[in-house]
Order: sequence, then structure tokens, then C-alpha cells
Amino acid sequence: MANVVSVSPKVSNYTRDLIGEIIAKNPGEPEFHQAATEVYESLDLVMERRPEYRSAKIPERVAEPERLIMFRVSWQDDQGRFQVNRGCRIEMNSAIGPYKGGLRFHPSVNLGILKFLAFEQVFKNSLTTLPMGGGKGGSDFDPKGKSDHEVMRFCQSFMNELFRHIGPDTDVPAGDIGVGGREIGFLFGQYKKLRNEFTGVLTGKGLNWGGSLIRPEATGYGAVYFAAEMLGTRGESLSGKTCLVSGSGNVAQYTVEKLLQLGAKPVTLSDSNGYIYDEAGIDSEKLKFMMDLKNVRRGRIKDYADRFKGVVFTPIDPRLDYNPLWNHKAHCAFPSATQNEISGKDAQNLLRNGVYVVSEGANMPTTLDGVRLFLDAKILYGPGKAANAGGVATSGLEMSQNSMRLSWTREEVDARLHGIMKAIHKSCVEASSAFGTAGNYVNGANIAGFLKVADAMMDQGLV
Ligand code: NDP
Ligand code: 2IT
Repeated sequence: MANVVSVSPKVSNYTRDLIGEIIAKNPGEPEFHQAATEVYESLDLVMERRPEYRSAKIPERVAEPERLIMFRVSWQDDQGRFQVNRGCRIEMNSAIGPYKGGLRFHPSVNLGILKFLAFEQVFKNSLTTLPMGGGKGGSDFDPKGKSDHEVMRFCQSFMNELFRHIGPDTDVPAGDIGVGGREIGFLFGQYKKLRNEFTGVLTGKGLNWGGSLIRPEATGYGAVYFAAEMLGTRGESLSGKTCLVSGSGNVAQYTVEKLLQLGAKPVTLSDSNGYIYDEAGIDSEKLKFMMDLKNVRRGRIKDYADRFKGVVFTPIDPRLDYNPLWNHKAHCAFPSATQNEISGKDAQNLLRNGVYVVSEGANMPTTLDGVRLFLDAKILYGPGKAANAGGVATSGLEMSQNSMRLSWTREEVDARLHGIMKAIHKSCVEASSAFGTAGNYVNGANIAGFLKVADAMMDQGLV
């Protein structure tokens, strides 16, 4: 689902030309064009006040990966057939720390998608308060329907090339769509075999071999903490709020778990086949069933509707120009599946149904026209690079624990995560106010994330 980009008529000619050049330089990468347009529109306000960034070509340099590695991944399936996929790692920006960001294994993966993710990661990581640069990688390999052995052979082959480019002080990958604990385990095992080094080169590791407590929960928990902070600005809480959640993977699962702990009522979940609407609310027993279904049995969300009474499953209907999941009465929405899952029409439906809090667990789940509708409506709209930063922030905490060769308790990591989400919220609020757009978390996140990276680049000279 690519979103055609139109630049806002409100921006300066400088910004319009800049976006035009980036689009021309990166043909066929609509998701990257979209992410860049959103960020540079926000930065229009900064470039007027800080002309030194313009002459140092900071915006142009930030849009250009420091390094892009693309490689062949050959592996053998269970029938003995040879298979070939494409692997990639984009090392986007290392101004404030080693490259850091997830790996995505999904058939839709291409250069434009990885570049948008790597670009977003730079600003997100800057917002976390921790010293991490930005990167992203992955493959068009589809883990769905593959045996554990096939996944292992693929991961080993992927690492046979990637190992020479990464390291605990160079580039530290982690999970994303299609890459969870199982895949990180296989990747780590192969890295260790090739390098003969036990180091914190990946995050999201198992608990008894260097992983951090709360890392699996962190993205979903963080997105809910961020929503709670936004509601706090209006003197409200999540208690009693009806919430629409999409996806049913890592982020969606722990979003639902934290919503339940805070007294909210999640009513939807989805996967690539369709979505369930559970009017009575997804409770902890149903969540447990769903987590077993998805993480152990690797089944489909439809099974949830078959298992529990009063639940409606709606399959994806490609003829519809909207997603019916976003067309239910609710207070809050937590898109936690994938990019561009909320179109302009979906945004209209959400607003019409009373949704006034959107906290993005996924990366860039809302199209540009959807974003503009949320901003015009002045709802509490937390963009992904702020709202879902808890995942990578806790990866940063895993790196710290690995360097110190100790591990913190669950309570300690959760408290740090919570503190970081509050700090991110505060920086967004302060940056949006400082640039005259109070309450606009998109400007707040883009500006606060950018300034730290830009100043570091200014300090470090023309590299
Ligand atoms: P998972 O692979 O665990 O789950 C992804 C979920 O989204 C699945 O339910 C999947 O359904 C659904 N999905 C994926 N792609 C599509 C698609 N093209 N159309 C419809 N449904 C789709 O991934 P995560 O939960 O880790 O990631 C979800 C989102 O959160 C992504 O945008 C990711 O970039 C973002 N994110 C993840 C972080 C993390 O720590 N894991 C951190 C920050 C952001 P199905 O199984 O049928 O494919
Ligand atoms: O998009 C993301 O922030 C992630 N997939 C997590 C990255 C990480 O390094 O933990």
C-alpha cells in the first residue's frame, strides 16, 4: 500500500525543492517519499530559524544513508530445493551512537520500505534520550508457513553476510515484523559461531543469554504509556476507554496487556486475513488464548472468533476502500500492524466514531492525508516515532546491561521505560510549543528528534 505524496502548500520554496530533490533521487520508493515529506514539512519551521543547517546541508545528508548493504541470501528448504532471497541493511545515521534498528522479514520488504524505516529510526532513537544512531534491515523472506528448520537455515545464511557489517559498537539489529525471539536466537547463534565472540550484537535476546526483561513487552507498553501521557494533558486517563487495536503480533499483544492493566477495554485485533471485533472486550483470558495462538501455534486471528461467543470475524475485502476495523465507536486507536493501515478515509471514520486518541505502535501506519486530518481535528495524535519508541529504548537498556554484564529486574526496566516515554512526551510537547505549534506531536517529534542529530552532525564536521 503506497501513499502518493503531495507536499503541503504551506511550506517554503526551500522545503518544497528539498522534498522534490529527495523524491527525484530515490525513484520508486513511495514509502520513503512519504516519510521524508512528513519530516521535512515539520522541519520547515526549523530551517527558517537555523540557516546554518541549510548551509551545512544537514537535511540532505540526513536523507542519504551512510551505508547501504544489499546481499544474496541462499538457503535450502525442507524438500532440499534451493531458495534465494534478498537481504539488506541500511546504516542510516551514526551521529549520536552506533546504528540501531530492527530487521523485518516480510514478502513486501523492498528498498523503499527499509529506507523509510531507517529514516524514521534516526529521529525515534534520538528521542529516546539514549545514544543510538539509526538503521534498519531485513529481507523479502516470508517466515509464514516455514518450518523452524527452514527459518533457522535462512537466518544462518542471512547472518553469513551480515556478521561482517555489525557489532556491539557498530550496528546492533533487533526484531520487527516477522523477526521475534526465535529468529533473534538463530541470528545470534550464527554470529557467535562466525565471530567467536559473545557480545550484545543483537537485542531482543533470550533472557538467559543476554536479553532484557520487558524488551518483549516494551513497544506495546510504551505506546500505551504514551497515550496515557497525552490523555494526562487533558486531565484524563485510559480507565474505561474503548480501544481499537490492529495487528496481533508482538506490539498488539502487549498493547492489549497494558490497556487491560490500566482499566481500558480493547475490542479489536487483526492479521493479514481480517479482524475480530469483540464487543464484550478482550480480557486477560482471551489475551492468553490469543498469545498462545499467535506465538506458539502460529495460527490465524479468525480462530479467536471461533473460540469465543459474540465475536465477529470480518475477512479482508480488497474491494473496500477503507478498513472496517477503524469504523467502530471508540475513544482510542492503537494501530500496531504495518505502514499505511489508516488511510484518509479510515481517519475520517475514526474521527466520526469519536476516536480522539491515536497512539501509533506501528511505524508510519497513517497516510499523509490521514495525518493531516488528525492534526486539523486537534486530537491527541502520537506519531510512531514517538509513541513506539519504547521498543528501541528498551533495546538501548539491553545494550547497557550487556556492557555492564548484569541484568536489571523487571521493575527497574519497566520504570526506566516508563520514565523514557514520559521524557519523549515532554520533548514533543516542548518542541511543538517552542516552534509555535502547541499540541502538534508530529512537529514535536520530528523537530526534537532532528535537533539532537543535526547538532551532533554540526559538531562532527563534514562526514
Ligand atoms: P509481528 O510480526 O509480531 O506482527 C505483525 C502483525 O501485523 C501481525 O498480526 C501481521 O499479520 C500484521 N501485519 C503485518 N503486515 C501486514 C500487512 N501488510 N497487512 C496486514 N497485516 C499485517 O510484528 P510487530 O508486532 O513487531 O510489528 C508491528 C508494527 O510495529 C510494525 O509496523 C513494526 O515496524 C512496528 N514496531 C515494532 C517494534 C518491535 O519492537 N517489535 C518496535 C517499534 C515499531 P500476519 O501475521 O497475518 O502477517
Ligand atoms: O521499529 C523499531 O523501533 C523496532 N523494530 C525496534 C528496533 C530495536 O532496535 O529494538
